[in-house]
Amino acid sequence: MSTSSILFEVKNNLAVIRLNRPDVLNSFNQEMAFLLQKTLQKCDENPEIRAIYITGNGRAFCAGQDLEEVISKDGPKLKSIVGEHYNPIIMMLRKIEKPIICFVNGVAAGAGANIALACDIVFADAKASFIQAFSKIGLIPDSGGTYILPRLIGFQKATALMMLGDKISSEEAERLGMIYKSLNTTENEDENEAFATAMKLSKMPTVGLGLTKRALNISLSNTLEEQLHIEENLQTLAGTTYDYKEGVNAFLEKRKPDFKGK
Ligand code: T3D
Repeated sequence: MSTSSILFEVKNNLAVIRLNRPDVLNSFNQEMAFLLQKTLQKCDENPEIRAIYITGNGRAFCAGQDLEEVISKDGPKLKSIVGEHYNPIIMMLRKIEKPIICFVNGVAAGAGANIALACDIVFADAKASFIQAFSKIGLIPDSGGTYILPRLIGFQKATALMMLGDKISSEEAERLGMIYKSLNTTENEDENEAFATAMKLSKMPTVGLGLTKRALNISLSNTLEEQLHIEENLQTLAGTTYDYKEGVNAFLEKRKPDFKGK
């Protein structure tokens, strides 16, 4: 019986995506890359889905490219692996205007590390680790790593991690500002702060959160003046939502808001 390389379920308004090739540490083959793209597309298009949680099944988050696949004679070529597998995934993670929470449950190497870092809020288990493994096999960091990592931790640290390919712990990743939080977790997902945070975000004013993501994305290449203009426009848009009215009314009526993501 074949099992899917991507497990997908929707819990209330939260999409839960699990990379599922545990025998090879959830490394990406072509099928898994295309299936993740399709799953993210589904999350984008379904208005009931208001936040996305991504993690790995088994002891790893993801060991990057499946290296068996690249050496096979009929396997995909480097250009298409980067251009058709990983680049669309990274663009979707950044462009979907819903919060995307990643829980790095174990090792995250190569493209696996950079896919995690492209998510909006990254938690990692205290036993997890991050490796910019590319240099060890003569490649350059891809999957947005050369764009995102220096912006998270600075040019010098990013260069060293990318050139040396050192494994760093999740505590160190948190200390560097590479991830939001390192966590001690139990087997029970419902007790996991990463999952609870994703669930909480899925009940928040998610149109506003999506616009926040848009503003942050654009800020990376804007001047202050351009960015102030963007804030003015996006705030005007956020002010037209049901959730803005609900938030203000709930505050004034001293009750809990019931946000709808509209
Ligand atoms: O052409 C291109 O490559 C373009 C693509 C670029 C994007 C990239 O992601 S490049 C980077 C590719 N990834 C790596 O170089 C990481 C390779 N893996 C490792 O270095 C280690 O596995 C880890 C440090 C991630 C974990 O080490 P450890 O000791 O915990 O586990 P292990 O024993 O090495 O691995 C367990 C099994 O998973 C093992 O199989 P086995 O012996 O039990 O049958 C191992 O071969 C398999 N595995 C791990 N990573 C990969 C993999 N199989 C295929 N591809 C992998 N990337």
